[in-house]
Amino acid sequence: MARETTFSIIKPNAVKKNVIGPIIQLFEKNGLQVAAMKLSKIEKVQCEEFYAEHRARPFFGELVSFMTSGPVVLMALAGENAVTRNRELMGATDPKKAAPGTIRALYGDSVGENSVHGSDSAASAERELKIFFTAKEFANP
Ligand code: 3AN
Repeated sequence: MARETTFSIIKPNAVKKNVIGPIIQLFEKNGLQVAAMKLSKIEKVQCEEFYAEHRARPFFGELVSFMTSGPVVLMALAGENAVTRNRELMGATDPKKAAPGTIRALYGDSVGENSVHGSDSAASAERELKIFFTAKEFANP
């Protein structure tokens, strides 16, 4: 197994529900360490760049509007197999289909408002982290 860094967002619906703590605790209990973190509202142009691969999808406008509707927590998570481990902890995109105990099953409201984002590959993580973080914002333990 390789040590990796992945990118995670706690989405506006989860921040509103006041469950930042329990979500981060799930990461920490399962071998992921916060390596960079900020609470911030995403700019529309930054959000459109982040979700560029979904630009042609019918839900793109709704997705960008939701993701810029309130503060989010932006995080780099480091650990063994961090990309896959994070995806397992998140559960399926649709909270109704997410396995019990996963973050989306616990805190997701709908396919769009599904409480967390997690990179789907190491390459995606690298691209996404660069949109939201500079090198000096990373902890260097
Ligand atoms: P995942 O985040 O599980 O990798 P993707 O890449 O299929 O899922 O979708 C990216 C984001 O777009 C999802 N996190 C979800 O919030 C949103 N999304 C996907 N499908 C829909 C949909 N049918 N309606 C609204 N939002 C959607």
